Amino acid sequence: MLQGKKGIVFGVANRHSLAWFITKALSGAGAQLAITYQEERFEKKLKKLMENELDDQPLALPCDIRDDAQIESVYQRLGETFGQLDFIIHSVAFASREDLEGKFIHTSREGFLLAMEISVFSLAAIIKPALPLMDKGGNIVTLTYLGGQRAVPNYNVMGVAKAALESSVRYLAADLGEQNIRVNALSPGPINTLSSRGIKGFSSFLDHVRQKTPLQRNIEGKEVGDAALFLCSDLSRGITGETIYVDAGYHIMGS
Ligand code: IMJ
Repeated sequence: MLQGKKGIVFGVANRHSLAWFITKALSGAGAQLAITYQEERFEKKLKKLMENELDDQPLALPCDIRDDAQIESVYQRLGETFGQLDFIIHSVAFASREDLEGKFIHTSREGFLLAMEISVFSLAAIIKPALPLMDKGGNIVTLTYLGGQRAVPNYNVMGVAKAALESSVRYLAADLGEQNIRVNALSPGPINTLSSRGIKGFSSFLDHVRQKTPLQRNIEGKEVGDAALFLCSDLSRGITGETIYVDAGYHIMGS
């Protein structure tokens, strides 16, 4: 479905990352990919993962999304090797561990700004320098969570960040529509990933969600990958500025 299309995925950390499930879905659909990872220490493991699980090897580049110079050099490389860009996947979030338990009211100024910079500002920061490569239109997909709409225990400052991220999606969609660039978010239900493991009470939260959910089950990474494929494909050509829930229906329930 994506033959001849070129894209980049920000935020692959390991084989549990949603970014990784999305990479597999897009690669399987024939897209030519680049992925970025945050730190050099991830490089070896990621290359092994890609060799084991992908037929076509993506270009793998380090990128700290807090550093504009690193973002610029990623697109410099992409310009040289791809020449154009059809989609960007943004699967990046971070807050201090201490801000993901207890009460939101205890969030420090520093913790708040860190979460907002990495989890929200990074979206616009990686889109803006990509625009010259997207002159034929394109698609941008980011990852959000229901905790941006509802007060979910412990999600705290990340919830505030996801609310701002979803709003960013609408403003960016309004800005970029005239260039035929669509901007959307996926909102998966809770999944076991590096980002969720080690979070207090997470496995009982998974059980709770399973019981309340119309489909009576949790979500798998592959389902998020497939939804991203839909958003990057022409099948979704009428959709922009939207948040699509991939949560087995959880968010529609009243109790
Ligand atoms: C994260 C924290 C608290 C409650 C949570 C989550 N629930 C879910 C998540 C209910 C589903 C996972 N999630 C949707 C996230 O966006 C996680 C983001 C995250 C996770 C960590 C853990 C390790 C760390 N910083 C983090 N920053 C962001 O040090």
